[in-house]
Amino acid sequence: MRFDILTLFPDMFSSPLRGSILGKAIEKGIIQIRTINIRDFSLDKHQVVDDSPYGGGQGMVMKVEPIARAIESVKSQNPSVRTIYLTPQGKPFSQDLARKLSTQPHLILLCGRYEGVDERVRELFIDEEISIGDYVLTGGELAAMVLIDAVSRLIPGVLGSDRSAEEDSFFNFLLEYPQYTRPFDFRGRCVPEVLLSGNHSAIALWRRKEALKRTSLKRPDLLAKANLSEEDKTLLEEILRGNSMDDCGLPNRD
Ligand code: 4HQ
Repeated sequence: MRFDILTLFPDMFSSPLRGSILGKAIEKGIIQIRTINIRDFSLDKHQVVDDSPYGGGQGMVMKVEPIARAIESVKSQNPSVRTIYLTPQGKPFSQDLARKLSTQPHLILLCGRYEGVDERVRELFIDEEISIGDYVLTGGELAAMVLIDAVSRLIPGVLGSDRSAEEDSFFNFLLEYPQYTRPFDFRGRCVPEVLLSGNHSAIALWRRKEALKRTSLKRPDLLAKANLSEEDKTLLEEILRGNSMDDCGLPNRD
């Protein structure tokens, strides 16, 4: 899969995306990430890329011509590439959307700065607008990185071969169960005994119950979307009745 990032700050992308996991995926040729500096597509002798808004008001607006030329330079190589603009006005980004995008062969990610882009960029060049959340960033660059990271890990071969990316949280709308590693006892806080039992079905049951417990506690909105089995519902009832085990495997006093 190929990503072409259109930005005024291409340097922002070098270390985050070339780091461990994505860096290896790039080396393996599974993903390609290119940055294109929009400024290089300004024909102006001072390479101007922004201007004040018609009608007045605060700040600057990104000009249409340099963005148009940058997008067209990518489209001349691949006319069927899809163009995404990162903006709080976009469709909320989600695991579901990441999954859909991971089937695309090639995306252009347009990163806005200042007050955003001239409206005609949207009208003429943007196929899809995506928001990574209801807060305001200084630019679309961090949003583009979030999207690339979440999408790339779903592409076969990017993560370790033995585990599927979709085994992780959110695939089934449940939060992950608690994880432990050595030491067994840290300042009196012990690892739950069941995890040392070697009883794989008991471990699987404990983990399922913990996942249900923390989802109902921290994200009840997710639990409503989860596909719960009859056994899950029984476990949830037990949880809600409060007869759970504490961190050292001792029954709670209730
Ligand atoms: N911005 N999700 C304003 C965002 C944003 C978001 C990007 C700030 C676009 C012009 N992008 N610029 N939230 O806050 O994607």
